[in-house]
Amino acid sequence: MRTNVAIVGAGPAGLMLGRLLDLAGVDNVILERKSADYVLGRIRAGVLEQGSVDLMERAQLAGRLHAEGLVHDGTLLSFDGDSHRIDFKALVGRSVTVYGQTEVTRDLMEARTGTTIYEADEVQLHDFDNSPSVTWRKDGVTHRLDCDYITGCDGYHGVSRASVPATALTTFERVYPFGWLGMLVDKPPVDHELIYAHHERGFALCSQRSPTRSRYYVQVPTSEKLENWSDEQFWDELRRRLPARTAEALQTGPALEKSIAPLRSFVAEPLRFGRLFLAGDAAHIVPPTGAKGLNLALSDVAMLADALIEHYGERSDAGLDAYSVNALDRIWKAERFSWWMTSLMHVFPDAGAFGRRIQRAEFDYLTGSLPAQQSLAENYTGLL
Ligand code: RFL
Ligand code: PHB
Repeated sequence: MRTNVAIVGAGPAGLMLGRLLDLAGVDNVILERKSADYVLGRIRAGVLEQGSVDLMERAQLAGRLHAEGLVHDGTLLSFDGDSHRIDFKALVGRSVTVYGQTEVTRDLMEARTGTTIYEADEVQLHDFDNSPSVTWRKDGVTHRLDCDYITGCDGYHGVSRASVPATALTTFERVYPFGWLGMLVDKPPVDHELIYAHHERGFALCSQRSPTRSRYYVQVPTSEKLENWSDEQFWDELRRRLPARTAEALQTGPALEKSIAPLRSFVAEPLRFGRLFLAGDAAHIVPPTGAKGLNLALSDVAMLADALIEHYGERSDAGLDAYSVNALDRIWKAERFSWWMTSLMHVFPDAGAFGRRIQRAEFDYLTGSLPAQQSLAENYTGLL
């Protein structure tokens, strides 16, 4: 088998790259370790920047997004019960759209015209310095795909980054001593916008997927076990951390899904190794506090798709040569914002009384300063 671009991973990054290449007539094959149902069953991100909405339009897949997505012009921040609304629209003239990663993935999967091989085991990358190929096993048979380029869109635990010699790669990492326990529930959201709450017991987030489906999170220690949290315990803890009026309005119910995600910041540099490119979570991780992970993955592959289309169309490698530097510039800015928002909103076990006062001062500065709010709004809705 032969193709132009082998794409490893059918998450939002791999599927969007495949879609953009299909629309431009660049042949590609996607290899995914899991089944399509498994990929669709993962509950993850919920907030799209305008740039991601624009990209769905470019992919000719924005119909359902515009019909079902919820446009949010602001968000509520609360600190020990004191609340302040950040008015994105008034501050920077932009909004975000609540539309689940599951829905983005479904739209991309349904539109896929190129080949996708699900349940591809033991994917291996070969000779990406010269004449790249990818092998995998399926139904007991080994298959091989020769290609011009390999794109590693296989997430943080994927094989692509792991295939790069350690000496060629520099990594930067911060592991936080906590994670998010998340719960999905078929109840209307507690508020029409998202609520990010700092409380002395830990961070909490009220998010949503639709007018009838909500997504809530509470900060838990990294060591926490899912089985220690009944639905009732989750609701009790969430209520404690929210402003009183919000806690009273909360509609609770049985969990449709419940999981714990560890929080980390991570960047690998560079993003190109000969004919291998990394994109999305394969290259970087942000803590979810700034809602940046999916958006970054989509902006990486938009850049990479443009570069590949330019290569096949105009026979210019300028975009491919610039990809790593240009994508990393954007990635580090999103890393900074996600780290900052995580630092402000969470309880750090070793921060001490001084650290807590600094967080409070940061919150008071933010709520009293239009430029500070403008900076938050500019970053949250997506740097242009
Ligand atoms: P994905 O989605 O992890 O997809 C990678 C795919 O590669 C496959 N794979 C392999 N395939 C073949 N061979 C192998 N050896 C393979 N190894 C792995 C995997 O099965 C998978 O299908 O990476 P991608 O495409 O880069 O997308 C990144 C996003 O999924 C991620 O950044 C976001 O979900 C992060 N995130 C959020 N991002 C936002 O922009 N806004 C949010 O509101 C937001 N909230 C979140 C989040 C992530 C969370 N968790 C669970 C970490 C909330 C949470 C709780
Ligand atoms: C979500 O809805 O899952 C979500 C929303 C905002 C975040 C993180 C996650 O910052």
